[in-house]
Amino acid sequence: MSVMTQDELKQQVAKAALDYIKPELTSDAIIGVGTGSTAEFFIDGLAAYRDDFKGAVASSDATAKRLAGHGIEVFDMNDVTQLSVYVDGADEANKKLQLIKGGGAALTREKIVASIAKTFVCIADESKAVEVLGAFPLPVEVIPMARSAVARRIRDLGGNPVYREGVVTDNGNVILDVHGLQITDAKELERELNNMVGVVTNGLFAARPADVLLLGTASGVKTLT
Ligand code: ABF
Repeated sequence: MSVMTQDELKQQVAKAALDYIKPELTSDAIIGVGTGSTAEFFIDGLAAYRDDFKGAVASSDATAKRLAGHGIEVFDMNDVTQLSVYVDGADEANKKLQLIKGGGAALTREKIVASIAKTFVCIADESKAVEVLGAFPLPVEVIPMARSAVARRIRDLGGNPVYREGVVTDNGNVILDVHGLQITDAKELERELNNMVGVVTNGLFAARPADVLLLGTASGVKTLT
C-alpha cells in the first residue's frame, strides 16, 4: 500500500465533508466556509454543487475570493441569521474536539462564523490530532497599539508570545503566536486571553468546539463526535 501524502489526506477529508453536508444543500441553504489548504480542497469540491444551495459566508477575504471564483454567491454575515453548517480546518484538535485555529490568521472571522453555525464540521489530516493542545503556537489577534502590553500579560501566564511580523489580519490587526503552552483547561485559557484588554480574540475554540471532526488517516476518514 502506498503512503498517502498530507495533501491526499486533506483531499480525502474534504471529500468526506462534502458527503457529510450533502443533506444540508437545499435551495435556501447558506453554508459557512473556512480558510486554509484543507478548506480550499473543500471549496473546490463544493463548486460541483453550486446550483444545489443558495450561497456561502466566508471566514476570510481569500475564501470569499475562491468561492466567488467558482460562481458561489458570498453573503455578508449581517444578512444571515443562521448557518446550518460550517466547514473549516484546524491547526490542532483534541479528543473533546477543542481546537487551535488561526495559523492562517483568520481566527476572528472563523470564530464569528462558527458562532452562528448549527453544526461545525472540522476537517483535518491526522497530524492535527493531539492529546494536549499547545504544541502548535496559539495565535492571538491583537489591536496593534496593545501588542506589547498584551505580550507582557501573556508572559505572566507562562506563555512565550512571538510577534508574527509582516502579517496584518483581514481586520487590520496583528498576531502574537504563543509558544510553550500545555493547554489542559482550554475553556479557561480561552476566557482569560479574551479578557485581556487589546485582545480581539484567540485561536482556542473551546467554548464553542467543533461538533464533528473528520480526520483523514492512512486507513480512511475517522468521524469523531
Ligand atoms: C484554518 O486554516 C485555520 O484556522 C488554521 O489555522 C488553518 C489550517 O490550515 P490547513 O488546512 O492549511 O492546515 O482552518
